[in-house]
Amino acid sequence: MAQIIVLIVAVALITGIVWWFFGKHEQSSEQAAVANDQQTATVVVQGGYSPEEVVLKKGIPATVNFNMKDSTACLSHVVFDKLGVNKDLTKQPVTSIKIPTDKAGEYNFACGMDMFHGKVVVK
Ligand SMILES: [Cu+2]
Repeated sequence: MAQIIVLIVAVALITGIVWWFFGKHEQSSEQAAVANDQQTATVVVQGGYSPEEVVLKKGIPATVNFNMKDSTACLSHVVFDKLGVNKDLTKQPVTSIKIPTDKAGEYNFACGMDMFHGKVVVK
């Protein structure tokens, strides 16, 4: 009997580990709101980025607002490597970053230490 329990526990653990590493984890994604030929999206910074992915329409001027709600040093800066942007989010509650939408593409962003990641998709 004890052996069966050990076996069941072992199988459950292995299933859990496999799911963790290979399972498709849902990523939060949000389409920017368009108004008056401008589009804006808000990313809440609190223990990570929410949503992690922002989708923008190509050709409409875009602003992504980072709403800072985290007090850890880790997330204090947001870095868009491709755009050469490195902003301190702690100076004001909301930091607006303009994203070029003239062509389709992806712009990854991360915290200053490259631990938390998100991305902006233009399509
Ligand atoms: Cu960090």
